[in-house]
Amino acid sequence: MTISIICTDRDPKPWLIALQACDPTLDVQVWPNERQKADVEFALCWKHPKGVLQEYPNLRCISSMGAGVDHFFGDAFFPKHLPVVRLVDPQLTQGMFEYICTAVMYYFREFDLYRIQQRELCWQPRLPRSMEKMTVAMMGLGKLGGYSAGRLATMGFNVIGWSRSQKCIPGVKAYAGEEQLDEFLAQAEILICLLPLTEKTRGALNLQLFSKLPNGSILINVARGENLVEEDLITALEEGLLRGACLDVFKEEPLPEDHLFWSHEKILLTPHCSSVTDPESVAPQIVQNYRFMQRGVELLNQVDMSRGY
Ligand code: NDP
Ligand code: OXD
Repeated sequence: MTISIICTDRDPKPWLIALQACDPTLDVQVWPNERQKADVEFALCWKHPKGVLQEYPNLRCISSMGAGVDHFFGDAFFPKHLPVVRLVDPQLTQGMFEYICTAVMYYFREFDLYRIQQRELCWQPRLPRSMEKMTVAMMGLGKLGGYSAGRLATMGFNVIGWSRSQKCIPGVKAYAGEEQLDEFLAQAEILICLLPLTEKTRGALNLQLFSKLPNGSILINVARGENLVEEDLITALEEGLLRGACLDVFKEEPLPEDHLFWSHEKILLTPHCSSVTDPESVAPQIVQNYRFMQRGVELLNQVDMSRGY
């Protein structure tokens, strides 16, 4: 029985090595060169070519190679009857917090404004605000957002969060559902998006939403590029609704060379690296899920594909 690594846009080799190191008895192969497609029971996927999963008649479980599962959408031939699992990993969670913390501190201490002053040879100290007076707002209070929100609160920021269902995170004032969204947004001086990409959250970061934020807020998007309406961000920055944006994810990745974001002075961008999955760190949970699947035991981190995350 075989685990197949089916990915584009990611090097399968470190995953193969990590899985084999974790359990040398495993038969792990790499798409498209598996010896027998019929032997494959477990598929570990990232941006699989559409339709390819149909080639495995005995597939029993599909695992994402990341936290997100949106890369499974849009495949009309996706085997909807099979369980889908994703990765939840302390290292990934910590890495995301480190990135968010860096970005929040950058804007909190106004390094973006000092960069402009430096270019203009302007020696003008700005009075720092206190952390508890700065409201940092987290959209999405799941594994990643919930953890980062809690850590930011421990650092001293006034942290609020928004999710679908009500959450209870020490130090974080939690809002839930569409009815509480406007109240949440009205306080968000630094808005961080860690929502999964679903039909409900696609394009959620748009001009209408930006106009509900306090004037001159900051956007940090570490979720997915499609959560953001790119033209609306440009308008919001140009009209001063937003002071700046830090973006790690984009509609098209790598970001095309002629994209406006590259040279926009109010945009700080990074190449989808806010948190990177380490195959060694996640191999044990993949192997565990493979074993659970074989034993018919409840899987770890199973995704509700009907709700999209
Ligand atoms: P989770 O599934 O654990 O959390 C998702 C959160 O979003 C939950 O709190 C959920 O609410 C909330 N949510 C979902 N839909 C809605 C909605 N319609 N309205 C309000 N809240 C909603 O996901 P993770 O925290 O593990 O990951 C979040 C995303 O981060 C991933 O899907 C991925 O796209 C992105 N990511 C980006 C990385 C990068 O390198 N840039 C790395 C890893 C992940 P509730 O709790 O009520 O269900
Ligand atoms: C993920 C990602 O979803 O890397 O894990 O974006």
